[in-house]
Amino acid sequence: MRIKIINPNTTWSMTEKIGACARSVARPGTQIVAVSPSMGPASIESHYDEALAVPGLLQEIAAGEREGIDGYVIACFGDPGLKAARELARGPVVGIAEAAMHLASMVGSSFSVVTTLGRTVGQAWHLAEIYGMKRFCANVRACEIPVLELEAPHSKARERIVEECRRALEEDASEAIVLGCAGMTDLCEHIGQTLGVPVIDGVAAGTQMIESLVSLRLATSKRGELAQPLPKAFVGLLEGFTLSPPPQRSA
Ligand code: 5HY
Repeated sequence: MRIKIINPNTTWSMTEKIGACARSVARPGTQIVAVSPSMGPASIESHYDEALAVPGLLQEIAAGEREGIDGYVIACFGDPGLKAARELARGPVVGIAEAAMHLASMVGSSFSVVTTLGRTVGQAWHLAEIYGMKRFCANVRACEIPVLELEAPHSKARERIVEECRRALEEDASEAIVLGCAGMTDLCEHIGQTLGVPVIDGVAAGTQMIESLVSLRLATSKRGELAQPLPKAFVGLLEGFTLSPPPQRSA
């Protein structure tokens, strides 16, 4: 099977790291295609960034549909454009926040999310609410680390994230940690070994969740809300997103 992992920001070093982590957990027969869109923000740290990341993300989904991709992972903790992506895709699509929170709820009675900037904490709480995970989510914490600092060589980001995770276990009485940024994917094993609790990385969780869904032949339902978008003209910068009517079946 072929899974497309989309890092919706345009920082390719993070995309390569995400792809490497996805490949490290994927089954032997799974091909991982890791991409960033050709347009969009270098990192996603606000609603503005997130909104402007979605067009490029959807371009990658549309390309995947032409390429015969079996399933998709949206590798950004805000799960941007998730439902729009599900409308476009035939196969399953998961966001790393949704995947990570669900797996965390299966290995502990509570988890804390440890993410980057404080201004994104509200979005993580919002996702926990809409995913029905609020009862498991003890807290959402920010390390006040800009996303791209995770890519900076010699940064102290790893130490600061470990310390915030340690505080989460002590102060939130959490039993597991959810890493609140795709850029933390390479820290998961180290943090788990250091703290001795389950640490869930959404990139790994999403990759194996898509493998399971595809193996079970569970594609996105096209009955109702997630059916293909309606044919429509788009103008200006978005002209390329125009959707033509499906080919008429010959009588
Ligand atoms: C992410 N931003 O996973 C989110 C993390 C965040 O560029 N990739 C980003 O802080 O929401």
